[in-house]
Amino acid sequence: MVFVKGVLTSISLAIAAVASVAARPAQLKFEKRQEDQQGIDDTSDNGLTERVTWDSYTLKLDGERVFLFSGEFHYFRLPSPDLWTDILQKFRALDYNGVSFYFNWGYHSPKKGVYNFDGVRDVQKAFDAAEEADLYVISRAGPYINAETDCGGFPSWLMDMRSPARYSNEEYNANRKEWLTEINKFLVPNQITNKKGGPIILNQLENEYTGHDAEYMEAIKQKFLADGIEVPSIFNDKGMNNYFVNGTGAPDIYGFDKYPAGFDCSNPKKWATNASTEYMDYYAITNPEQPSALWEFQGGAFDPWNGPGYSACRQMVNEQYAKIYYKSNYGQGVRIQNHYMTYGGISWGGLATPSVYTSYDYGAPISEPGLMTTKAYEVKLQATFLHTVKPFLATEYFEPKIDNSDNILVLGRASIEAPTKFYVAHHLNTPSDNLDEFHVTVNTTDGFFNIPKSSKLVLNGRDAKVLVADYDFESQHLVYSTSEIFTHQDVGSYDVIVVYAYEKEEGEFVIKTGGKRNVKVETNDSVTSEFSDGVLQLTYTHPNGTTPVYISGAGKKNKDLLVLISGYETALLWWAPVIDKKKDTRVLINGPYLVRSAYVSRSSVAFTGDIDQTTDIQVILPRAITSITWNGKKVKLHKGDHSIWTGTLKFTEPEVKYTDLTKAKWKYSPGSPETDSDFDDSEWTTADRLTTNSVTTSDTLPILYADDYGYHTGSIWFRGTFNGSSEITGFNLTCISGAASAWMVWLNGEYLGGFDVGSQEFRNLDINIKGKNVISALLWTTGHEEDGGSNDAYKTARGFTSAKLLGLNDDQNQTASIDWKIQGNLGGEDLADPVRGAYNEGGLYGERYGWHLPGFPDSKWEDASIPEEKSRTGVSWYRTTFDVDIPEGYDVPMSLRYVDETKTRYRSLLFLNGWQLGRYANDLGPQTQFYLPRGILNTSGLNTLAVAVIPIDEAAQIGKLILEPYKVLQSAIPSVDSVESPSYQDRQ
Ligand code: IPT
Repeated sequence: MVFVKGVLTSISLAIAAVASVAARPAQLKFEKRQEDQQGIDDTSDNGLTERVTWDSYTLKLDGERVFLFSGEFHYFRLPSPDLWTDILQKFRALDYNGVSFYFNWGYHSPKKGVYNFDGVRDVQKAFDAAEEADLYVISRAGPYINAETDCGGFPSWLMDMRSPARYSNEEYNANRKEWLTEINKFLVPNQITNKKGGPIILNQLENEYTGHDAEYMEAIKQKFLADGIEVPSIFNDKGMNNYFVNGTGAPDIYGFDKYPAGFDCSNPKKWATNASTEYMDYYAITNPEQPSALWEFQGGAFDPWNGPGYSACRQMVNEQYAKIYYKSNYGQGVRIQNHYMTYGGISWGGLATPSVYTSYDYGAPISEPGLMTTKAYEVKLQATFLHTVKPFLATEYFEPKIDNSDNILVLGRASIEAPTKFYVAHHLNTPSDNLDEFHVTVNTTDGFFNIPKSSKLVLNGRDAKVLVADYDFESQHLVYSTSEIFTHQDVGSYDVIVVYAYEKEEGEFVIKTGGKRNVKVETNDSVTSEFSDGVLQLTYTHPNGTTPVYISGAGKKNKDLLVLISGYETALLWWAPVIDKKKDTRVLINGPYLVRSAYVSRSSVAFTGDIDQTTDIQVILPRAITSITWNGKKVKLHKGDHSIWTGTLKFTEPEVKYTDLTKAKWKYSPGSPETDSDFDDSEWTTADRLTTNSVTTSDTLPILYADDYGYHTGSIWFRGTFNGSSEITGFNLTCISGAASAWMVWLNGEYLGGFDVGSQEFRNLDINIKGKNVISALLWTTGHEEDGGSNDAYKTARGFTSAKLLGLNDDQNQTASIDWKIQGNLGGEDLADPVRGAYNEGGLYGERYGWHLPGFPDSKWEDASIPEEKSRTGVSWYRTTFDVDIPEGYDVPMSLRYVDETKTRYRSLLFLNGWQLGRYANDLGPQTQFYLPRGILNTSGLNTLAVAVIPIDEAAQIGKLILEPYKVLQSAIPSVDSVESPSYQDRQ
């Protein structure tokens, strides 16, 4: 880095004059506010704990104000507990200080009275991971959660309730109490209020409840209290509806959920809303005594079957979205913000509701395989700012004076605890791509200034900025900055501040110095400085990279200040991990893909993190620190000017090995003997129910709804037997199931067709008029509906609402009816595989007989290859084993990709070591690539892959399957233990 001595010119007299004249009113106003505050402590608590309190501005933890910057994470969407630690370390690295957990009742309870919290369901491990990562937890145990999950998180057995769910009635009360009793055993000991501490600071009641049954909400609240929940309760209103703000069932802290970009990712550039102050206006009326909370604020979007895919969602809810919508929240006074999702994960097995497919990537900041995105880095820029610049915590709104108000909206926030002012600027027309220049009049104790004074301040398209004025930081006094602040630190002999804006944008950074007549500015010639009357103005263009400006004698007691001016791309890769939580100190490092943590021991900082290439780093080290290590290895550092240390983290390409599946030996077996008319179904469940508690009306008896017979997930077989006669001309069937479901029908072994849900008539059939005829129907389900509207929609049936022989009159149809047998997963609610749980396997023959499990003896199966050489009718199963070898010290998240040209429609299930990690629909998509999480995937040895191919058309021919890494990282990923994966032999 080349430094030249800065040119000190005199600041314009006119501006200096304005400054001194105007100084007084602002100061007076601030003092007045201070007086108003005096003696009034309007902190509230819930009467149970003083560890978590609040006032109208923020939450307070042990009396300390915090911005709760939280992200949503679903442990049930990542079936590998050690990866929870990995992901939550990444939350911490992005400077989230909170994580919100939904707890999924159905995930833990396959049957009334049966609960499982072991293995991948061990929620204690999720709390431990959060605590280790120093994250506060918002617990959200429902009982209803929505979350694009099967039944919205209700267990499927609840579908057989007579009474409505989510209202107070004896039957539902008893059931939800059963769940809350079980989950509270984990929530209660993990609260911050415990002697030994714990991560939970807030506990949610229900979820977006719109059912208006206040007694029900109150009963949930009372149940949590009775079981020992002491932390404040919260409620997430589905919008600005005023539900449960006060009165019966109201929580301690009310807030609402908002998804301003919506969920249609097919038009990613389209953003609907206009910038406004609606949240602020609403909260000012609704609950002014509480901090403004967005318990779910859009962090991405889900994508439906046949949708445009998550890359489109990632584009729609991108880093520009994060800049504009999140900063607008801060400008409106929001000081609790939970991103839904921060990490989405996998809706593995039958976990999803029909509206979504296997991947729940969500276009979230951290992608499904755990990778960083630009939005993740943007979120970090914001989070670190929010945690660093304390006067931004408690602020009041004011309307600043700006020019260009036709195009730009600036929300002013004045700190109530310091004279500091904040100006949150964004386009009035939120999606505007225009380049607009503007000025703001800032009102400071140093005077009024119309800023910028001598450069340009712009919003170039989809951007938003939080500008800070009149801010005492470390030993310095900032008059204002038109660059945004990332963070600042006292590093001993000098202070450092990192500021940024898009490359090529101009910036102004003005400080009032410690009163000394002269300051010395060392920088390069892209920066000009003017100094007069103790005010130093830097004017510059944001570089590609970072421009350091070293100001000797800048602060109180003449403390030096290093200003690091970064262009946006470089700013994204600044990290400021906390090294001392009590003293609130951080260490600054630029360059790495991911910095997980930093610890100081003696004269060295130990960093852990991940890199994806050889990476040049810049480090600002506290005084007395002279060396660093990266993942335990010493890094050679070069000390440049002003203690900016530089070094290089060397990336060594690992030897990653994995089998080429296109050359692997596969075994094949046909897998739908149920279509044969002489298949023995005597052990199957007889359809004999004459009533149902479903919300779906049945036109036929017996009831043909799978759930009424205890079969709740995946594929369901129906076999109907009838005696032929010359009058019978055919039959009809009406199928009910979720979006993207499919059903196929055979008569006496002959394929009749494959369909979407709805009615079909079958005529011109080869009916045996003298004897027995067998209809076989296979229903491939995609989960149950949710219950977001509290109308029992989750009880919508999966099966057939009508099944009639044609050619008979009504009377004849009564007697000559069809005898039905039903078969779903082996054991129904008495799971054959409690380890993998209720959603892992359905009722395909191969699933019932353990063909998907490791160790299944497939040696007698036919040899085959994938891509398949033949088009095959009926269900086909393929098995192979493969090796993966990922060396220690690397994270190489792997996937399985279907590369397919097949034109006939088919569905496929993919089982890795017995775990159902993918549902593929070649006719719908969009998902072709399926994440194979480490822990399920053995990354140092053998794996078993089983793939079922379920043609919807008569026959299908599966294309290629390939193993593919998402990325190769030299990584400090924590060690990942293998998840218990029972084998075929274990099941016997
Ligand atoms: C909100 C739900 O609370 C949450 O569970 C999830 O389903 C989310 O939507 C969408 O991913 S409801 C919101 C759309 C008003």
